[in-house]
Amino acid sequence: MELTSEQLRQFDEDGYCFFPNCFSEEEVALMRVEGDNILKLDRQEIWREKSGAPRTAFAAHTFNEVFRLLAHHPRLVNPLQQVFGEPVYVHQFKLNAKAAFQGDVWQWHQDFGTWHRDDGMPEPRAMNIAVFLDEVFPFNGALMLVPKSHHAARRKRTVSPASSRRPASRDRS
Ligand SMILES: O=C(O)CCC(=O)C(=O)O
Repeated sequence: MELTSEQLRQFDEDGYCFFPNCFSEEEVALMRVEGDNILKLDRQEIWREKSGAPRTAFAAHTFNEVFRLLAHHPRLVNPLQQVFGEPVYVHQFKLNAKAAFQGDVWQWHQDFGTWHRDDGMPEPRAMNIAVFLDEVFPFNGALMLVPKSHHAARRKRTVSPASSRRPASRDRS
């Protein structure tokens, strides 16, 4: 897959692009089954809410074949390499569960701030890819983006006590 000049322009202007039907229903169904299985595992990569409900599974691309293939998929990697003009690597891979009724909030944040502070990422030269495994509605934990905020400066962490990454019970801020 290659981005058109219109998609590149829109990405530069707004900071994001949408690709409906990037994966088939069959592919998404497989990821959903594998994702549900991963969230039931008792592993250190699976972080839980205070209630015990899953919040995030980190690094599934390192221990699950379906998500390993997803992380390397040309439909995702090719447009990234087109934008950056060089080979790319995975900095973070996560499955955000957003458990119905038991899931805690995800506060507004800039991802680069966390990656810079916690992981030592030197510059905001990174891209997020979100693959939605469920239909997204305003009532089931939709991801909200701030158009054009990719041109804004890095903001101080102002939200407290929960960070974006951790459930409130594990927050370090
Ligand atoms: O899915 C969300 O609402 C936020 C995801 C996010 O920003 C993250 O995982 O860092």
